[in-house]
Amino acid sequence: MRIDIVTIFPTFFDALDISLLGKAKTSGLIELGVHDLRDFTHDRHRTVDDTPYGGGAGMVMKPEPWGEALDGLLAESSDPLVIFPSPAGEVFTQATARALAEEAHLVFGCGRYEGIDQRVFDDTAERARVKLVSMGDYVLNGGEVAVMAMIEAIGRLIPGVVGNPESLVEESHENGLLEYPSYTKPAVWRGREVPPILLSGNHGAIAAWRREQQLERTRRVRPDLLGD
Ligand code: 6GU
Repeated sequence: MRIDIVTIFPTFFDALDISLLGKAKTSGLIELGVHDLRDFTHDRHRTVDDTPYGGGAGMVMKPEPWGEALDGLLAESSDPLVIFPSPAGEVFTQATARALAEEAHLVFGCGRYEGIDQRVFDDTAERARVKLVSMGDYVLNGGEVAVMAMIEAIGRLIPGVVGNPESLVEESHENGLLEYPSYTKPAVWRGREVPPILLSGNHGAIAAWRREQQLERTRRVRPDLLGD
């Protein structure tokens, strides 16, 4: 998969060199390009924002640098998907991550300030598929942290990125439930015992116990996932 990111804070994404995602980059499973929006400005101050038409607080990102940056990236593949992180977008879920992991080329446009001039979305949508995606009902200062989270969720679903594919299917949200509690050695720690069923060797009983734990946890913490 190819991933391009346009941002005014390229160093935010240095962290993608770490851990599993870093390995996926090194091995070529993920090809990452991080692009500084200011490289597409032409004034001495490398200006990317201006005051909003109609008034109001804050600044809006100017369309011209975005247009130039995206023109170049969209020309590099046949059917890229452009994602703008935005609290006004559709909420990102595990289903979103699964769908995006099937794409060949993702382009992320990280907005800052009060947002990007609306014409950037409208113009891009004439030439590519465009999605606005939100991380949830709270406000971040910009899209960078949201894109880091999305890339981690998507990246680990690309075949080969996570060593043992079975570890993917037992996670929270993969089957619509929260994950069951996990234990390792020692069998007693600070007087707390590991649930005896897990030491029983009875795989059917263990699977049933884990399922019950998932249901109990989900009912208690996230009844919305059960449609309650
Ligand atoms: Cl994707 N961006 C920003 N700026 N704020 C958010 C968000 C995204 N998701 C939730 N809050």
